[in-house]
Amino acid sequence: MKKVLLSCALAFSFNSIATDFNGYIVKFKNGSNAINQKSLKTFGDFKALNFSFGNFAALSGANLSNKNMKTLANHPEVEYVEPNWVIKVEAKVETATITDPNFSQQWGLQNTGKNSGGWFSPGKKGEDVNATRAWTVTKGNKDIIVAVIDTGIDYRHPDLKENLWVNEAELNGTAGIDDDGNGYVDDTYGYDFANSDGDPLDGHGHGTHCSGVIGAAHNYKGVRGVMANVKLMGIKFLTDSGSGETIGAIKAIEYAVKNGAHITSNSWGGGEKSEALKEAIQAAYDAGTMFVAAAGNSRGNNDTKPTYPAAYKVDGIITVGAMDGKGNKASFSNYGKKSVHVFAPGTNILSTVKNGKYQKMSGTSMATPFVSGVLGLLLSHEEGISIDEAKERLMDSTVLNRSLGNYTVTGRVDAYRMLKDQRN
Ligand SMILES: [Ca+2]
Ligand SMILES: [Ca+2]
Ligand SMILES: [Ca+2]
Repeated sequence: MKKVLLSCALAFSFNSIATDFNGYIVKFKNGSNAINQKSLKTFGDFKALNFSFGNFAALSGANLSNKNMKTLANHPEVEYVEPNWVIKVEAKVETATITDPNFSQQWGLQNTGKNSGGWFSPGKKGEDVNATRAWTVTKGNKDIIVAVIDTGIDYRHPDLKENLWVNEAELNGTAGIDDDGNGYVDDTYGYDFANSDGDPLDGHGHGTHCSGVIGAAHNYKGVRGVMANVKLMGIKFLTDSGSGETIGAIKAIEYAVKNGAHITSNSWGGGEKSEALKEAIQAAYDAGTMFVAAAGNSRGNNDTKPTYPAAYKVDGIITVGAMDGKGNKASFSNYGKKSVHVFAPGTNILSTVKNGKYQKMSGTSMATPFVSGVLGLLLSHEEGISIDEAKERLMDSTVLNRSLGNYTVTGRVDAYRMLKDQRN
C-alpha cells in the first residue's frame, strides 16, 4: 500500500494520490455465496466483509487488469467491483507544539480580531462560530455521542478525559473478551480499524486535534471545545502516518452507528468514488447518524470536481469548507456554490494533540469538527431533532458573509443563531 503523509497531503498532491488504492471491494448479489466458488479464485484472495447493508468481500493482493476487472464485474453473482481507495487526513501542522495555550487564542470560538490575523494583517472581530453566545443557551449534553472517525484519540489527554465515550463493560471487563457483546473485543474508548484492535490511541495527533475542537473540557486549562459536555468516541482507521483505506472507513462508520453515535465527524478524503462507502453513509443516515465531511484542501471547485466522501449524493451529508480569521475562504479550502454546505474556521486552529499536548493546525479537517460540535449543541438543546431538520437549521441560520458568497451554498456557521432558530 502506498502511504500518504500528512504534511504533504495539501493542495498540490491531491491529484497525484487520487488513484492510489489497495485491492478491491466486491459487492455480491443478495444471497450469493460466490466467494467460495473456484471461478473466482483466479482473481485473488477474497475475504468476506460483514457489512450490515449487503454482501461484500475484500479482494486483496491483486492488481486487476482492465480485462480481468471487466470479467469480474460481469460475473453473474457480482453486483459491482471497485478499488479500495487510499484515504488521508485533510490538514497540515501549522506551528511547533505549544505547551501553555489558552482560550484567548481560539479565534474560531471567539474572534477578537487580534487573535485571528497574521503579524502584519489583523483578523476580523466576530468572524467565528459565535460560541460564547451559544453557550448562554447550551454547552452540550453528555448524552450526545460524537464519533471522531480519524487517526484515533488520545483518551489519556487531561483536556479530553472527562468528555470521552466509555464502554463501561469493557473498562471493567476482561482483556481479550468482548465483555459487552457488541462484536468488538476490548473497545473501551472506541476501536482501531487500522490495526484491528480495541485500542484507538492516536499515534498521529490529527484525530485528537479534531476531538478537542468538538469537546475539549471547559476546565480552566488548555483549550475549550465547542461543546463543554459531550461523549467523544474515538474511531481509528487512519494509521499513525495519516492514511487509510475505504474498507477501514466503512468499518469505522458501521462501528459508530452500531454503538449509538449521533454524529460522525469525518476530516478525511481522497480516492475516487466508492459505491460501498456511499452505501455505508446511506445506512448511517437511515439509522439516524449524521455525517459531517471535510470539503478538501485542494483549492478546487467541488461542484465541477467532486471530492469524496463529501460529494456522495446522500441526504444529510454536511460538507464543510474552511474560513480564515478575516472571514474569507482559506486559500487551501475547496469550495462549491452547490456542494459545500457551510464554512467554518479552519486556519491556525489551536487544539489538543497526542501525548497531552496542544498544537495549531489548518485545514478543512479543522473546520469540520467545528460544525460537528455546533450540531452537537443543537442535538443537546433539541432532543430528537431529525438529521434533515438539523441540517436545515444549520444552513438557514448561517451568516451570509459576502466574501464567502461564491464559495458555498449558504455562509458561515453561527451556533447562536442556529440554536435560536434565526433564519435568513
Ligand atoms: Ca466490546
Ligand atoms: Ca474486554
Ligand atoms: Ca480545557
